[in-house]
Amino acid sequence: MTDTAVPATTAASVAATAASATTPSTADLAVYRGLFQSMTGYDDTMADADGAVPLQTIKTLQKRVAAFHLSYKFAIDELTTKIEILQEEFEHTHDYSPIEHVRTRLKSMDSIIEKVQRIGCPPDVENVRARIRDIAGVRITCAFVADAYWVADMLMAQADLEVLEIKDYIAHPKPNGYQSLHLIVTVPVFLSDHTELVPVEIQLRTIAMDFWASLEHKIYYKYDRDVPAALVAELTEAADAARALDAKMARLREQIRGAEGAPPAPIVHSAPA
Ligand code: 0O2
Repeated sequence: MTDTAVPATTAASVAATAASATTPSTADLAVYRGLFQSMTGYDDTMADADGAVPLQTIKTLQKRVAAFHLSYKFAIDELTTKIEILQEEFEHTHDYSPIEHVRTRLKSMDSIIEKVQRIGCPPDVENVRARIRDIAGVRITCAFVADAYWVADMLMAQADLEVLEIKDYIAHPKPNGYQSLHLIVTVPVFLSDHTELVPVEIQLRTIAMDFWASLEHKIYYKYDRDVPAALVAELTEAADAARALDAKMARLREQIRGAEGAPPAPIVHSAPA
């Protein structure tokens, strides 16, 4: 073995090293292997006679893995710009923006693998791209429920975004109390020689819903998804309290608006009914 080669007898070990720092189970490894091979075009002939993969090959493979995430990152960048424009437009025109915070996330390879297994998706790039549509995620937090719908309407009205799916967990909360408005949209990403339509999941929620969801998420993972019944009941109660707070804030806003006169009208789009 030369100093430009790294020991690796199979694609699986290269895949596992590239995809995760932890030791994967056999099932995880099979998924890692499938996805890694599909992403990079790796096969065992790329290893030399000693079973070592040359450093240059590893660098190329790493680049191909990174390339998989790149179009999702670009889609997040495009969408973030759209949201910033709305935010600035509102702040400039009304000294008020319906958007409080924006957070973005790219699903890690470990989370993709977990979802591939959970939904029974074949571990190849084509199926992962088609079936896992929340690899790119954008979360928009608003002060009021009406604002969350309003921002969703403004985004859905943009001609270059195609809405693939709407899940309204605000109108129809999950049994555990989770509330949020989820949109899956495709965002056109203009690359040097082609345009990709990249799916992005947009989650819109109020500050109260976000507070609840982030706590529930932490508890869910702390208990490894097996949350004690008493805690589940308390979380459901807390979700009711968050809903009541949102309703109260909406009433207060209406009172303030009534006292101030007409609400600021959006420049281009219409406010929710
Ligand atoms: P993360 O870490 O936020 O990315 P699935 O992804 O299979 O669970 P589906 O049908 O693809 O579900 O999408 P769905 O129901 O729209 O929910 C996807 C995302 O919404 C989750 O992503 C969470 O971010 C959020 N979410 C959904 N349900 C809950 C819930 O009960 N509690 C909290 N806190 N968040 C929820 P990820 O990938 O699970 O997590």
